[in-house]
Amino acid sequence: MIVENKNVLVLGLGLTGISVINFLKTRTKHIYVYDDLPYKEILKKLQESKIDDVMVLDSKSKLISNMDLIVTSPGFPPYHEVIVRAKSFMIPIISDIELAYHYRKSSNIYGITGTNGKTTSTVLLTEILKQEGFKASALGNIGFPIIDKLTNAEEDEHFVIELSSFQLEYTNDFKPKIALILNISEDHLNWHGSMDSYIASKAKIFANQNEDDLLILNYDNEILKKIKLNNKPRLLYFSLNSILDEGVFLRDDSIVYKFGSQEEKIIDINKIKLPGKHNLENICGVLAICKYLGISNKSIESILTTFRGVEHRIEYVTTKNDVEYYNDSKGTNVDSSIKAVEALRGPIILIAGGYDKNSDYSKLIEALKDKCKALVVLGQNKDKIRETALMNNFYNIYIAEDMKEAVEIASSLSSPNDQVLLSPASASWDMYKNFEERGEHFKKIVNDIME
Ligand code: UMA
Repeated sequence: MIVENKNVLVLGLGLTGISVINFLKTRTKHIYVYDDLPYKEILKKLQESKIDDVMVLDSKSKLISNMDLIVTSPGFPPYHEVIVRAKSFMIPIISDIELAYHYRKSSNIYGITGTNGKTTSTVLLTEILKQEGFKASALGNIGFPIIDKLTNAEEDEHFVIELSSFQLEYTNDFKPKIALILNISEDHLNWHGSMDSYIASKAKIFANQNEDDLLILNYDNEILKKIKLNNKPRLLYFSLNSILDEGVFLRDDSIVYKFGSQEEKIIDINKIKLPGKHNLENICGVLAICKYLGISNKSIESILTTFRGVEHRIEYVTTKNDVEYYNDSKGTNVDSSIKAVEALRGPIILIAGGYDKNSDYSKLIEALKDKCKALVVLGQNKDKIRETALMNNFYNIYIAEDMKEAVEIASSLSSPNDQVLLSPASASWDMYKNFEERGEHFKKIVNDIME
Protein backbone atom coordinates (compact mmCIF):
# COMPACT_ATOMS: atom_id res chain seq x y z
CA MET A 1 0.00 0.00 0.00
CA ILE A 2 1.46 3.28 -1.03
CA VAL A 3 -0.05 6.02 1.12
CA GLU A 4 -0.51 4.50 4.59
CA ASN A 5 1.36 6.45 7.25
CA LYS A 6 2.97 8.74 4.73
CA ASN A 7 3.27 12.48 4.25
CA VAL A 8 1.40 13.11 1.02
CA LEU A 9 1.27 16.39 -0.90
CA VAL A 10 -1.72 16.88 -3.19
CA LEU A 11 -1.21 19.34 -6.05
CA GLY A 12 -4.33 21.18 -7.18
CA LEU A 13 -7.72 21.70 -5.59
CA GLY A 14 -9.92 21.04 -8.62
CA LEU A 15 -11.96 17.92 -9.31
CA THR A 16 -8.94 15.65 -9.05
CA GLY A 17 -7.33 17.15 -5.95
CA ILE A 18 -10.53 17.20 -3.90
CA SER A 19 -11.33 13.57 -4.79
CA VAL A 20 -7.80 12.51 -3.84
CA ILE A 21 -7.89 14.35 -0.49
CA ASN A 22 -11.19 12.69 0.39
CA PHE A 23 -9.64 9.31 -0.35
CA LEU A 24 -6.50 10.03 1.66
CA LYS A 25 -8.35 11.40 4.72
CA THR A 26 -8.62 8.09 6.52
CA ARG A 27 -5.41 6.56 5.26
CA THR A 28 -2.38 8.84 5.47
CA LYS A 29 -0.43 10.38 8.30
CA HIS A 30 -0.54 13.97 7.06
CA ILE A 31 -2.09 15.57 3.98
CA TYR A 32 -0.51 18.69 2.54
CA VAL A 33 -1.96 20.69 -0.33
CA TYR A 34 -0.61 23.14 -2.86
CA ASP A 35 -2.44 25.30 -5.41
CA ASP A 36 -1.34 28.40 -7.36
CA LEU A 37 -4.51 30.17 -6.21
CA PRO A 38 -4.26 32.97 -3.61
CA TYR A 39 -4.29 31.65 -0.05
CA LYS A 40 -7.77 33.09 0.62
CA GLU A 41 -9.25 31.22 -2.32
CA ILE A 42 -7.55 28.01 -1.29
CA LEU A 43 -9.15 28.27 2.15
CA LYS A 44 -12.52 28.98 0.54
CA LYS A 45 -12.21 25.91 -1.69
CA LEU A 46 -11.26 23.71 1.26
CA GLN A 47 -14.16 25.05 3.28
CA GLU A 48 -16.63 24.52 0.43
CA SER A 49 -15.43 20.94 0.07
CA LYS A 50 -15.68 20.42 3.86
CA ILE A 51 -11.98 19.60 4.09
CA ASP A 52 -10.06 20.42 7.24
CA ASP A 53 -7.02 18.83 8.74
CA VAL A 54 -4.78 19.55 5.75
CA MET A 55 -1.80 21.85 5.69
CA VAL A 56 -1.48 24.39 2.87
CA LEU A 57 2.06 24.82 1.53
CA ASP A 58 3.53 27.53 -0.65
CA SER A 59 5.81 26.72 -3.55
CA LYS A 60 9.00 27.63 -1.67
CA SER A 61 8.11 25.70 1.48
CA LYS A 62 11.00 23.74 3.01
CA LEU A 63 8.49 21.06 3.99
CA ILE A 64 8.23 19.92 0.36
CA SER A 65 11.51 18.06 0.77
CA ASN A 66 9.90 16.02 3.61
CA MET A 67 7.13 14.58 1.46
CA ASP A 68 6.97 10.82 0.85
CA LEU A 69 4.66 11.09 -2.13
CA ILE A 70 3.08 13.70 -4.39
CA VAL A 71 -0.28 13.15 -6.08
CA THR A 72 -0.59 15.71 -8.83
CA SER A 73 -3.63 17.00 -10.68
CA PRO A 74 -3.32 16.67 -14.46
CA GLY A 75 -3.22 20.44 -15.08
CA PHE A 76 0.25 20.80 -13.47
CA PRO A 77 2.87 20.83 -16.25
CA PRO A 78 6.24 19.11 -15.71
CA TYR A 79 7.95 22.52 -15.58
CA HIS A 80 5.79 23.74 -12.67
CA GLU A 81 8.03 25.04 -9.88
CA VAL A 82 6.71 22.56 -7.29
CA ILE A 83 7.09 19.58 -9.62
CA VAL A 84 10.63 20.64 -10.50
CA ARG A 85 11.53 21.02 -6.82
CA ALA A 86 9.91 17.69 -5.92
CA LYS A 87 11.89 15.96 -8.65
CA SER A 88 15.11 17.47 -7.34
CA PHE A 89 14.33 15.84 -3.96
CA MET A 90 13.55 12.52 -5.76
CA ILE A 91 10.02 12.48 -4.38
CA PRO A 92 7.76 10.07 -6.30
CA ILE A 93 5.02 11.88 -8.23
CA ILE A 94 1.88 10.03 -9.35
CA SER A 95 -1.52 10.89 -10.83
CA ASP A 96 -4.89 10.00 -9.31
CA ILE A 97 -5.11 7.25 -11.96
CA GLU A 98 -2.03 5.53 -10.56
CA LEU A 99 -3.20 5.99 -6.97
CA ALA A 100 -6.66 4.61 -7.67
CA TYR A 101 -5.21 1.63 -9.52
CA HIS A 102 -3.33 0.51 -6.39
CA TYR A 103 -6.57 0.43 -4.38
CA ARG A 104 -8.96 -0.84 -7.11
CA LYS A 105 -11.71 -3.27 -6.19
CA SER A 106 -12.38 -4.40 -9.77
CA SER A 107 -9.99 -5.22 -12.59
CA ASN A 108 -12.49 -4.66 -15.39
CA ILE A 109 -10.67 -1.51 -16.43
CA TYR A 110 -10.83 -0.32 -20.02
CA GLY A 111 -8.63 2.69 -20.79
CA ILE A 112 -9.32 4.92 -23.77
CA THR A 113 -6.88 7.55 -24.97
CA GLY A 114 -6.03 9.42 -28.18
CA THR A 115 -5.81 13.03 -29.25
CA ASN A 116 -9.45 13.14 -30.32
CA GLY A 117 -12.59 11.09 -29.88
CA LYS A 118 -11.87 9.94 -26.31
CA THR A 119 -15.02 11.30 -24.74
CA THR A 120 -17.42 10.08 -27.45
CA SER A 121 -15.82 6.62 -27.42
CA THR A 122 -15.87 6.42 -23.62
CA VAL A 123 -19.58 7.25 -23.47
CA LEU A 124 -20.40 4.96 -26.37
CA LEU A 125 -18.66 1.94 -24.86
CA THR A 126 -20.26 2.58 -21.47
CA GLU A 127 -23.73 2.74 -23.06
CA ILE A 128 -23.19 -0.51 -24.96
CA LEU A 129 -21.93 -2.27 -21.81
CA LYS A 130 -25.01 -1.09 -19.90
CA GLN A 131 -27.29 -2.23 -22.74
CA GLU A 132 -25.71 -5.69 -22.47
CA GLY A 133 -26.66 -5.71 -18.78
CA PHE A 134 -23.33 -4.87 -17.19
CA LYS A 135 -22.89 -2.38 -14.38
CA ALA A 136 -20.64 0.18 -16.07
CA SER A 137 -19.39 3.74 -15.46
CA ALA A 138 -17.58 6.31 -17.59
CA LEU A 139 -14.79 7.98 -15.59
CA GLY A 140 -11.58 10.00 -15.84
CA ASN A 141 -10.83 12.94 -18.13
CA ILE A 142 -14.51 12.94 -19.16
CA GLY A 143 -15.09 14.86 -15.91
CA PHE A 144 -15.50 12.22 -13.17
CA PRO A 145 -12.35 11.51 -11.14
CA ILE A 146 -11.85 7.76 -10.83
CA ILE A 147 -10.67 7.25 -7.28
CA ASP A 148 -13.97 7.14 -5.42
CA LYS A 149 -15.70 4.72 -7.79
CA LEU A 150 -12.74 2.43 -8.40
CA THR A 151 -11.92 1.98 -4.74
CA ASN A 152 -15.54 1.31 -3.74
CA ALA A 153 -16.43 -0.94 -6.68
CA GLU A 154 -18.09 -4.31 -6.85
CA GLU A 155 -15.80 -6.99 -8.27
CA ASP A 156 -17.78 -7.42 -11.47
CA GLU A 157 -18.24 -3.71 -12.19
CA HIS A 158 -16.87 -2.33 -15.45
CA PHE A 159 -14.97 0.96 -15.72
CA VAL A 160 -14.40 2.81 -18.95
CA ILE A 161 -11.72 5.39 -18.23
CA GLU A 162 -10.96 8.32 -20.52
CA LEU A 163 -7.27 9.04 -20.06
CA SER A 164 -5.46 12.23 -21.03
CA SER A 165 -1.73 12.34 -21.73
CA PHE A 166 -1.42 14.45 -18.55
CA GLN A 167 -2.94 11.70 -16.44
CA LEU A 168 -0.91 8.94 -18.09
CA GLU A 169 2.39 10.81 -17.71
CA TYR A 170 2.34 10.21 -13.95
CA THR A 171 1.51 6.50 -13.97
CA ASN A 172 3.98 3.71 -13.15
CA ASP A 173 2.08 0.47 -12.57
CA PHE A 174 -1.34 1.33 -14.03
CA LYS A 175 -2.53 -1.39 -16.41
CA PRO A 176 -5.92 -1.51 -18.08
CA LYS A 177 -7.25 -4.93 -19.09
CA ILE A 178 -8.04 -3.38 -22.46
CA ALA A 179 -6.35 -0.26 -23.83
CA LEU A 180 -7.58 1.63 -26.86
CA ILE A 181 -5.58 4.39 -28.58
CA LEU A 182 -7.85 6.08 -31.11
CA ASN A 183 -5.35 8.35 -32.85
CA ILE A 184 -2.35 10.56 -32.13
CA SER A 185 -1.76 13.97 -33.67
CA GLU A 186 -0.21 17.24 -32.46
CA ASP A 187 -1.62 18.56 -29.18
CA HIS A 188 -0.56 19.90 -25.77
CA LEU A 189 2.98 20.69 -26.94
CA ASN A 190 3.34 23.47 -24.39
CA TRP A 191 2.69 20.94 -21.58
CA HIS A 192 4.79 18.06 -22.96
CA GLY A 193 7.53 20.09 -24.64
CA SER A 194 7.81 17.85 -27.71
CA MET A 195 5.80 15.47 -29.85
CA ASP A 196 8.02 12.56 -28.72
CA SER A 197 7.23 13.19 -25.08
CA TYR A 198 3.50 13.51 -25.89
CA ILE A 199 3.58 10.13 -27.70
CA ALA A 200 5.57 8.60 -24.83
CA SER A 201 2.86 9.68 -22.34
CA LYS A 202 0.12 8.17 -24.49
CA ALA A 203 2.14 4.94 -24.82
CA LYS A 204 2.07 4.52 -21.04
CA ILE A 205 -1.48 3.22 -21.41
CA PHE A 206 -0.07 -0.13 -22.56
CA ALA A 207 3.39 -0.03 -20.94
CA ASN A 208 2.49 -2.64 -18.27
CA GLN A 209 0.16 -4.83 -20.32
CA ASN A 210 1.03 -8.48 -20.90
CA GLU A 211 -0.34 -11.36 -22.98
CA ASP A 212 -3.52 -11.50 -20.87
CA ASP A 213 -4.38 -7.92 -21.83
CA LEU A 214 -5.56 -6.41 -25.08
CA LEU A 215 -4.24 -3.35 -26.92
CA ILE A 216 -6.31 -1.87 -29.73
CA LEU A 217 -4.70 0.56 -32.19
CA ASN A 218 -5.83 2.57 -35.21
CA TYR A 219 -4.17 1.04 -38.28
CA ASP A 220 -4.84 4.21 -40.30
CA ASN A 221 -2.80 6.44 -37.96
CA GLU A 222 0.85 6.54 -39.05
CA ILE A 223 2.16 7.24 -35.53
CA LEU A 224 0.24 4.32 -34.05
CA LYS A 225 1.18 1.97 -36.85
CA LYS A 226 4.84 2.56 -36.03
CA ILE A 227 4.57 2.80 -32.24
CA LYS A 228 7.09 0.62 -30.41
CA LEU A 229 5.78 -2.18 -28.19
CA ASN A 230 8.39 -3.41 -25.73
CA ASN A 231 5.91 -5.61 -23.92
CA LYS A 232 3.58 -8.17 -25.44
CA PRO A 233 -0.10 -7.44 -25.05
CA ARG A 234 -2.52 -9.07 -27.50
CA LEU A 235 -2.75 -6.59 -30.35
CA LEU A 236 -5.83 -5.85 -32.44
CA TYR A 237 -6.17 -3.14 -35.07
CA PHE A 238 -9.12 -1.28 -36.49
CA SER A 239 -9.20 0.50 -39.84
CA LEU A 240 -11.49 2.42 -42.17
CA ASN A 241 -9.07 2.15 -45.10
CA SER A 242 -7.66 -1.39 -45.07
CA ILE A 243 -9.05 -4.91 -44.99
CA LEU A 244 -7.25 -6.42 -42.02
CA ASP A 245 -6.17 -10.02 -41.37
CA GLU A 246 -7.63 -9.64 -37.89
CA GLY A 247 -9.58 -6.81 -36.24
CA VAL A 248 -12.45 -4.46 -37.00
CA PHE A 249 -12.72 -2.81 -40.42
CA LEU A 250 -15.08 -1.64 -43.17
CA ARG A 251 -16.18 -3.97 -45.94
CA ASP A 252 -18.50 -2.18 -48.38
CA ASP A 253 -21.14 -0.56 -46.16
CA SER A 254 -20.63 -2.80 -43.14
CA ILE A 255 -18.39 -2.83 -40.11
CA VAL A 256 -16.98 -6.33 -39.77
CA TYR A 257 -14.98 -8.20 -37.17
CA LYS A 258 -12.48 -10.78 -38.28
CA PHE A 259 -10.88 -13.19 -35.89
CA GLY A 260 -8.90 -16.19 -37.16
CA SER A 261 -10.81 -17.53 -40.16
CA GLN A 262 -14.16 -16.24 -38.86
CA GLU A 263 -15.57 -13.01 -40.25
CA GLU A 264 -18.74 -11.48 -38.86
CA LYS A 265 -20.77 -8.47 -39.97
CA ILE A 266 -21.51 -6.27 -36.94
CA ILE A 267 -23.63 -3.44 -38.36
CA ASP A 268 -24.55 -1.61 -41.57
CA ILE A 269 -22.99 1.89 -41.35
CA ASN A 270 -26.12 3.51 -42.81
CA LYS A 271 -27.97 2.65 -39.60
CA ILE A 272 -25.48 4.58 -37.42
CA LYS A 273 -26.71 7.93 -36.06
CA LEU A 274 -23.36 9.47 -35.02
CA PRO A 275 -22.22 11.83 -37.82
CA GLY A 276 -18.78 12.02 -39.42
CA LYS A 277 -15.95 9.80 -40.61
CA HIS A 278 -13.98 10.49 -37.44
CA ASN A 279 -16.84 8.97 -35.45
CA LEU A 280 -16.76 5.88 -37.62
CA GLU A 281 -13.16 5.48 -36.46
CA ASN A 282 -14.22 5.88 -32.84
CA ILE A 283 -16.98 3.32 -33.34
CA CYS A 284 -14.60 0.77 -34.89
CA GLY A 285 -12.23 1.15 -31.93
CA VAL A 286 -15.07 0.69 -29.46
CA LEU A 287 -16.46 -2.30 -31.36
CA ALA A 288 -13.07 -4.00 -31.17
CA ILE A 289 -13.44 -3.85 -27.37
CA CYS A 290 -17.06 -5.03 -27.54
CA LYS A 291 -16.30 -8.05 -29.71
CA TYR A 292 -13.38 -9.03 -27.46
CA LEU A 293 -15.73 -8.91 -24.47
CA GLY A 294 -18.32 -11.02 -26.34
CA ILE A 295 -21.01 -8.32 -26.43
CA SER A 296 -23.99 -9.18 -28.64
CA ASN A 297 -24.56 -7.38 -31.94
CA LYS A 298 -28.11 -6.74 -30.73
CA SER A 299 -26.88 -4.50 -27.87
CA ILE A 300 -24.40 -2.79 -30.19
CA GLU A 301 -27.05 -2.09 -32.79
CA SER A 302 -29.55 -0.85 -30.26
CA ILE A 303 -27.11 1.85 -29.09
CA LEU A 304 -25.60 2.77 -32.46
CA THR A 305 -29.00 3.33 -34.04
CA THR A 306 -29.93 5.85 -31.32
CA PHE A 307 -26.71 7.40 -29.92
CA ARG A 308 -26.15 10.85 -31.46
CA GLY A 309 -23.03 11.94 -29.60
CA VAL A 310 -22.04 13.93 -26.55
CA GLU A 311 -22.49 17.52 -25.48
CA HIS A 312 -19.96 20.06 -26.84
CA ARG A 313 -18.77 17.67 -29.56
CA ILE A 314 -20.27 18.76 -32.91
CA GLU A 315 -23.48 19.25 -30.94
CA TYR A 316 -26.43 20.55 -32.92
CA VAL A 317 -27.82 23.65 -31.16
CA THR A 318 -30.61 25.10 -33.29
CA THR A 319 -31.68 26.30 -36.74
CA LYS A 320 -32.69 29.89 -37.41
CA ASN A 321 -33.41 31.44 -40.82
CA ASP A 322 -32.35 28.12 -42.34
CA VAL A 323 -28.88 28.45 -40.73
CA GLU A 324 -27.76 25.58 -38.47
CA TYR A 325 -25.66 26.28 -35.35
CA TYR A 326 -23.21 23.69 -33.95
CA ASN A 327 -21.30 23.73 -30.68
CA ASP A 328 -17.92 21.99 -30.84
CA SER A 329 -16.34 23.65 -27.81
CA LYS A 330 -14.54 20.34 -27.16
CA GLY A 331 -12.58 21.06 -30.36
CA THR A 332 -9.58 22.16 -28.30
CA ASN A 333 -6.84 21.32 -30.82
CA VAL A 334 -6.24 21.73 -34.53
CA ASP A 335 -6.92 18.14 -35.47
CA SER A 336 -10.17 18.01 -33.55
CA SER A 337 -11.45 21.17 -35.29
CA ILE A 338 -10.41 19.82 -38.70
CA LYS A 339 -12.54 16.75 -37.93
CA ALA A 340 -15.51 18.95 -37.04
CA VAL A 341 -15.14 20.90 -40.30
CA GLU A 342 -14.93 17.61 -42.21
CA ALA A 343 -18.00 16.24 -40.45
CA LEU A 344 -20.31 19.09 -41.49
CA ARG A 345 -21.60 19.42 -45.06
CA GLY A 346 -20.90 23.24 -45.34
CA PRO A 347 -20.86 26.05 -46.25
CA ILE A 348 -19.45 26.78 -42.79
CA ILE A 349 -18.79 29.99 -40.90
CA LEU A 350 -16.20 28.93 -38.36
CA ILE A 351 -15.69 30.58 -34.98
CA ALA A 352 -12.21 29.68 -33.69
CA GLY A 353 -9.58 30.83 -31.21
CA GLY A 354 -8.88 30.72 -27.49
CA TYR A 355 -5.86 29.77 -25.39
CA ASP A 356 -2.88 28.88 -27.53
CA LYS A 357 -1.15 25.57 -26.86
CA ASN A 358 1.84 26.44 -29.01
CA SER A 359 -0.05 25.08 -32.03
CA ASP A 360 0.47 25.54 -35.74
CA TYR A 361 -2.86 26.48 -37.34
CA SER A 362 -1.85 26.13 -41.01
CA LYS A 363 -3.39 22.65 -41.35
CA LEU A 364 -6.69 24.01 -40.06
CA ILE A 365 -6.66 26.80 -42.63
CA GLU A 366 -5.92 24.29 -45.40
CA ALA A 367 -8.85 22.11 -44.26
CA LEU A 368 -11.35 24.94 -44.14
CA LYS A 369 -10.55 26.44 -47.55
CA ASP A 370 -13.03 24.25 -49.47
CA LYS A 371 -15.88 24.34 -46.99
CA CYS A 372 -15.71 27.58 -44.99
CA LYS A 373 -16.93 30.87 -46.36
CA ALA A 374 -15.71 32.91 -43.39
CA LEU A 375 -13.62 32.65 -40.25
CA VAL A 376 -14.39 34.58 -37.07
CA VAL A 377 -11.51 34.61 -34.57
CA LEU A 378 -11.50 35.45 -30.88
CA GLY A 379 -9.40 34.86 -27.75
CA GLN A 380 -5.71 35.04 -26.89
CA ASN A 381 -4.52 33.57 -30.20
CA LYS A 382 -6.87 35.46 -32.53
CA ASP A 383 -4.04 37.39 -34.20
CA LYS A 384 -1.92 34.27 -34.60
CA ILE A 385 -4.78 32.41 -36.33
CA ARG A 386 -5.59 35.43 -38.50
CA GLU A 387 -1.97 35.79 -39.61
CA THR A 388 -1.74 32.07 -40.39
CA ALA A 389 -4.93 32.33 -42.45
CA LEU A 390 -3.62 35.31 -44.44
CA MET A 391 -0.30 33.58 -45.06
CA ASN A 392 -2.23 30.60 -46.39
CA ASN A 393 -4.38 32.75 -48.70
CA PHE A 394 -7.61 32.65 -46.70
CA TYR A 395 -8.80 36.25 -46.50
CA ASN A 396 -12.39 36.32 -45.27
CA ILE A 397 -11.55 36.79 -41.59
CA TYR A 398 -13.28 38.79 -38.86
CA ILE A 399 -11.99 39.59 -35.38
CA ALA A 400 -14.36 39.45 -32.39
CA GLU A 401 -13.66 40.71 -28.88
CA ASP A 402 -15.83 38.12 -27.17
CA MET A 403 -18.19 35.20 -27.84
CA LYS A 404 -21.27 37.41 -28.19
CA GLU A 405 -19.65 39.50 -30.88
CA ALA A 406 -18.35 36.34 -32.60
CA VAL A 407 -21.85 34.85 -32.79
CA GLU A 408 -23.31 38.17 -33.97
CA ILE A 409 -20.71 38.49 -36.76
CA ALA A 410 -21.18 34.83 -37.82
CA SER A 411 -24.94 35.22 -37.83
CA SER A 412 -24.82 38.43 -39.88
CA LEU A 413 -22.55 36.75 -42.46
CA SER A 414 -24.78 33.71 -42.84
CA SER A 415 -27.33 32.97 -45.54
CA PRO A 416 -29.85 30.09 -45.81
CA ASN A 417 -28.31 26.61 -45.83
CA ASP A 418 -25.11 27.79 -44.04
CA GLN A 419 -23.77 26.21 -40.88
CA VAL A 420 -22.23 28.25 -38.04
CA LEU A 421 -19.69 26.15 -36.15
CA LEU A 422 -17.89 26.99 -32.91
CA SER A 423 -14.77 24.82 -32.98
CA PRO A 424 -11.95 26.83 -31.38
CA ALA A 425 -8.92 24.58 -32.16
CA SER A 426 -7.68 25.97 -28.83
CA ALA A 427 -8.16 25.47 -25.12
CA SER A 428 -10.71 27.63 -23.30
CA TRP A 429 -8.53 28.75 -20.40
CA ASP A 430 -7.98 32.34 -21.62
CA MET A 431 -11.66 33.28 -21.29
CA TYR A 432 -13.42 30.41 -19.52
CA LYS A 433 -12.96 27.93 -16.70
CA ASN A 434 -13.21 25.00 -19.10
CA PHE A 435 -14.57 23.98 -22.51
CA GLU A 436 -17.97 23.12 -20.98
CA GLU A 437 -18.42 26.69 -19.73
CA ARG A 438 -17.41 28.01 -23.18
CA GLY A 439 -19.87 25.67 -24.94
CA GLU A 440 -22.71 26.58 -22.56
CA HIS A 441 -22.02 30.29 -23.11
CA PHE A 442 -22.03 29.83 -26.89
CA LYS A 443 -25.34 27.94 -26.78
CA LYS A 444 -26.92 30.56 -24.53
CA ILE A 445 -25.83 33.41 -26.82
CA VAL A 446 -27.08 31.54 -29.89
CA ASN A 447 -30.45 30.86 -28.31
CA ASP A 448 -30.75 34.42 -26.92
CA ILE A 449 -29.94 35.96 -30.29
CA MET A 450 -32.49 33.71 -31.94
CA GLU A 451 -35.19 34.99 -29.64
N1 UMA B 1 -3.58 24.38 -10.75
C1 UMA B 1 -2.46 25.02 -10.29
N2 UMA B 1 -1.37 25.11 -11.11
C2 UMA B 1 -1.36 24.58 -12.37
C3 UMA B 1 -2.51 23.91 -12.83
C4 UMA B 1 -3.61 23.82 -11.99
O1 UMA B 1 -2.44 25.49 -9.16
O2 UMA B 1 -0.33 24.71 -13.06
C5 UMA B 1 -4.75 24.28 -9.86
C6 UMA B 1 -5.86 25.23 -10.25
O3 UMA B 1 -5.74 26.47 -9.60
C7 UMA B 1 -7.11 24.47 -9.79
C8 UMA B 1 -6.68 23.00 -9.89
O4 UMA B 1 -5.28 22.97 -9.94
O5 UMA B 1 -7.46 24.76 -8.47
C9 UMA B 1 -7.26 22.38 -11.14
O6 UMA B 1 -6.61 21.18 -11.45
P1 UMA B 1 -6.62 20.63 -12.95
O7 UMA B 1 -6.33 21.74 -13.90
O8 UMA B 1 -5.75 19.45 -13.03
O9 UMA B 1 -8.16 20.26 -13.19
P2 UMA B 1 -9.18 19.27 -12.45
O10 UMA B 1 -10.33 20.08 -11.98
O11 UMA B 1 -8.53 18.40 -11.47
O12 UMA B 1 -9.67 18.44 -13.74
C10 UMA B 1 -8.84 17.42 -14.27
C11 UMA B 1 -8.80 17.54 -15.81
N3 UMA B 1 -8.25 18.85 -16.17
C12 UMA B 1 -7.14 18.97 -16.90
O13 UMA B 1 -6.52 18.03 -17.34
C13 UMA B 1 -6.66 20.36 -17.21
C14 UMA B 1 -10.21 17.39 -16.38
O14 UMA B 1 -10.09 17.33 -17.81
C15 UMA B 1 -10.80 16.08 -15.90
O15 UMA B 1 -12.16 16.01 -16.33
C16 UMA B 1 -10.75 15.98 -14.38
O16 UMA B 1 -9.39 16.16 -13.91
C17 UMA B 1 -11.20 14.59 -13.87
O17 UMA B 1 -10.34 13.58 -14.28
C18 UMA B 1 -10.51 18.50 -18.52
C19 UMA B 1 -9.50 18.82 -19.62
O18 UMA B 1 -9.52 19.94 -20.11
C20 UMA B 1 -11.81 18.19 -19.18
N4 UMA B 1 -8.65 17.89 -20.03
C21 UMA B 1 -7.70 18.11 -21.11
C22 UMA B 1 -8.33 17.78 -22.45
O19 UMA B 1 -9.32 17.04 -22.49
O20 UMA B 1 -7.77 18.26 -23.46
C23 UMA B 1 -6.50 17.18 -20.89
